[in-house]
Amino acid sequence: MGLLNFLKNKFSKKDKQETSKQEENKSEREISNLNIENLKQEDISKVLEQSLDKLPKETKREIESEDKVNSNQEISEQKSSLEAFKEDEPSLVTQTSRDEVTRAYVKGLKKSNKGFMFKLKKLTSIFKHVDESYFEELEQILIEADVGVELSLNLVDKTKKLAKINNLTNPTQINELLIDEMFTSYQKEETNLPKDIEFQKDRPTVLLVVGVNGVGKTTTIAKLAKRYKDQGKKVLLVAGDTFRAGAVEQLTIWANRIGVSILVGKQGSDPSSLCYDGLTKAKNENYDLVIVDTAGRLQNKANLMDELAKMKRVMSKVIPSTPDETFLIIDANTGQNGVEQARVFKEVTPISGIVITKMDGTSKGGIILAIRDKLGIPVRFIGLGEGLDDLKEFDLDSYLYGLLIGEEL
Ligand SMILES: Nc1nc2c(ncn2[C@@H]2O[C@H](COP(=O)(O)OP(=O)(O)OP(=O)(O)O)[C@@H](O)[C@H]2O)c(=O)[nH]1
Ligand SMILES: [Mg+2]
Repeated sequence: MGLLNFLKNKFSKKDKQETSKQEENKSEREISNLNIENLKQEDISKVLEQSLDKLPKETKREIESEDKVNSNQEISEQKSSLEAFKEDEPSLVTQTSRDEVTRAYVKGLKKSNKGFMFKLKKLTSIFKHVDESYFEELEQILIEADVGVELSLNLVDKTKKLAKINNLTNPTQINELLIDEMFTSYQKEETNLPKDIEFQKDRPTVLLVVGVNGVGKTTTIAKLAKRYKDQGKKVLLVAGDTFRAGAVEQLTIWANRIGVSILVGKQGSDPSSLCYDGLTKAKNENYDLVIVDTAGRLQNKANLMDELAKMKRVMSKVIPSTPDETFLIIDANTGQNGVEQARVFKEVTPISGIVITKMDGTSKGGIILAIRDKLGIPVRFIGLGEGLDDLKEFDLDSYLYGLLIGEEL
């Protein structure tokens, strides 16, 4: 089974499970267990009414306007309606529910899905059989989706070889081969990539957030703070961007809105001494999580890197082996430049995870594959919108579903 079928299967099955969990009401089970032949008139009317309540509004209105319930001679008609409802049930269930996370991915990756899949489909309508120029077009589509030149060439090369071995010349089948290769290229040998933060049991866990200016560091910190506060964690924010005017106020507004503590210093003060105070406070007051914001822009790269190195030294003095996690934030719109940014940061500090932001605003969703290929650092979270709940744990299947299938189901 190809990846596309696997994803369709997986998510539609999940939808059905979700729905049956949510709608554990008796009437639904009653409907599917009914012995229709033995039903009385009032039973049929009751069950049909319950069934109508589950239908989409439009359909319900149409059926109600026909007003067929309540006449003896129509019992047989109603019995067949009920049979039809029983047969239709699975599709109704699929239609009415969609797992919240998958929906967020589908929404956030809408532009990428439209761009990428539209181009692939268009290609299949132009070419009846694949030839060399078909593969060139495939390369171009991948590069435009920001998968990166090298990886794009690689993927198409492998697809070409597989097509030859399996004697495939049909464009749709070739596209499916390519998609399977995209999946394999992300998975590589590791299967259990970390996603969520692992909390320390006997001391605060410390997360340092870095990235160039404007990529979404502060907003991501707010989203993470909300996520862990909702999980019952005691969260402290440290407003370590003392460089940019307004940065402290921005984080303070978020902290107040979410209802978590924040430690701030004066603009221009030393962020390392703020880190010292922050981690000391967290240790003394039993915080679960400290998230440290940093400046994205300093006078020059050397300054920025020196400052980060100093912050890290100070942190480990207060709580040994911290920071536990260093997340690099990358704006999906920056494309291959984001990969370059990661290289620069990696020189100064080990990066334990990448957060891709603003995925909703770009059609270049392929960046995630490029990052994986070039950097080998796992993408831990993905920003799929501006709302506080729009940051999701990165999930490869949901990502590929959003990118490759989208709203098709
Ligand atoms: N649409 C969308 N917008 C986002 C997302 N994440 C962040 N933003 C927006 O990006 C803009 C910049 O975000 P900030 O969090 O201020 O970025 P920063 O990295 O802290 O910026 P500096 O402090 O200047 O270095 C804001 O307008 C955010 O609302 C996302 O996932 N989707
Ligand atoms: Mg900021």
